[in-house]
Amino acid sequence: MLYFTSRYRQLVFLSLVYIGLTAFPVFADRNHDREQQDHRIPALIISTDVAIGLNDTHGGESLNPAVRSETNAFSLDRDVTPQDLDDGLALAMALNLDAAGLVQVLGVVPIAGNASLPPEMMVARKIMRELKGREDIPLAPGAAGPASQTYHPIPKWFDGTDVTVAGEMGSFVASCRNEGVRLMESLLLQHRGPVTLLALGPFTDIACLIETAPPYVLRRVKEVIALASQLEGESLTINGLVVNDFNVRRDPTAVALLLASERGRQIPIRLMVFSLSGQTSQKDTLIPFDSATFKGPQPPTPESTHSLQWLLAAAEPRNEFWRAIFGTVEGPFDQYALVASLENQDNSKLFDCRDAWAYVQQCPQPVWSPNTELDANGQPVPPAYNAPGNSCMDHGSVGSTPTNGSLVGVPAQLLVSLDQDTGPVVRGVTGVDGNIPDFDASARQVMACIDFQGDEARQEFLEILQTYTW
Ligand SMILES: [Ca+2]
Repeated sequence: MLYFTSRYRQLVFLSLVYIGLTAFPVFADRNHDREQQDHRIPALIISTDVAIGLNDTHGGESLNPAVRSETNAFSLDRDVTPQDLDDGLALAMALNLDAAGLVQVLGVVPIAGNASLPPEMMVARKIMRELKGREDIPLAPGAAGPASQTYHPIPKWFDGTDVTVAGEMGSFVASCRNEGVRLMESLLLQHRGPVTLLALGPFTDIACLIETAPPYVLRRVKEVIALASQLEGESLTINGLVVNDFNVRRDPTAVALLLASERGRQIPIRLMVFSLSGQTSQKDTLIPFDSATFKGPQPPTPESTHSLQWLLAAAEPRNEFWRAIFGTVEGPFDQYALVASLENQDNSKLFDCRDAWAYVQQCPQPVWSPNTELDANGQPVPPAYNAPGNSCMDHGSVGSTPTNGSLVGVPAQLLVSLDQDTGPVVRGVTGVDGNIPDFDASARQVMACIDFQGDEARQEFLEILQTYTW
């Protein structure tokens, strides 16, 4: 046993007092600095169906029994194709912006969408951990499938009543919390400033966060910025060929849940509309991801060269796939949402963003719906999704406008009205296939970015992409 002399105890005591007095202001300063930084630099949590370099089915597609062609022929879920590159480019760009001190990437949550979730996790790991060496940024898997099945009859109890999807007692809140959603919640709690949620894939995890996190956590959310939506009456075409709004198509129920959420009413939503984001995929205004357009930082480093070369090689099969359908390679999409989150850019000079009202328009039910009228031979009358005069833009246009057939996979659309719209948040026949619940809510007020502010702004957007995409 040791006994300290009283003199020694006095010295220790005085030293501790001295250390305490000097250290405390240091800690206080550090806390203050961190708090300042947390407020100064935009902080992002990225929800992404990152799939660059993958050959896979669309994530969750196997939850559908089959996809119907325009002639109602079955197409089974066995089409393995090169999946989208744009999330991969957005993720690499976000990490480069983080390294440059222009954003803070707090965490990344992959979600089934372009591809299935397990391989998407591998892509995120490849980009974050290997290409960018960011072991420090948390990564966790989000939703493996949509909020509810689409193109299925609604699940029912034995007594014939519906299994409710929405609300505190509904099946979504009961089932949606996963490791990714819990990560988002803890990051919001830890961070000392406002946080932007980037929705680069289906809305499932963000809708779950908003429906389940405590209100004091949700107050940290500055904004949701999503790559989705089309203007009312706007046809989605790329080089004259009709396409679909993929993030909405993958989980229309989650879109409706987010727009209708009472808990999320105070959270601003900014939509990057196809009238803007589709521009740089059209042949005359294309921004192709190729080595002639994207050269990486100058002078290059071994790391930047490795990263850019990998992204270019991984994008190649997808670009060829796209070219075979649309005649050109695909332009950027998800990067619009990322650029919109930058505060060193004056977004009002870059994008034309306006007050708008968003709602979900359900499309005609699929041919196997019990509500679909059949003729004496059991054939649907009329063909369901492409019935003439139906409520979904581009559906029903087969024969006059070429499509790539993907509209058969579209149960609903996310529409944006630039005029005040007090109609319901979900329109069309609710409660049948697609399982989109009916809500006692009207169209959600949002900010809709619908165009560039001009040619100079378009050029500036290109330069931002060229500087940070590698
Ligand atoms: Ca995406």
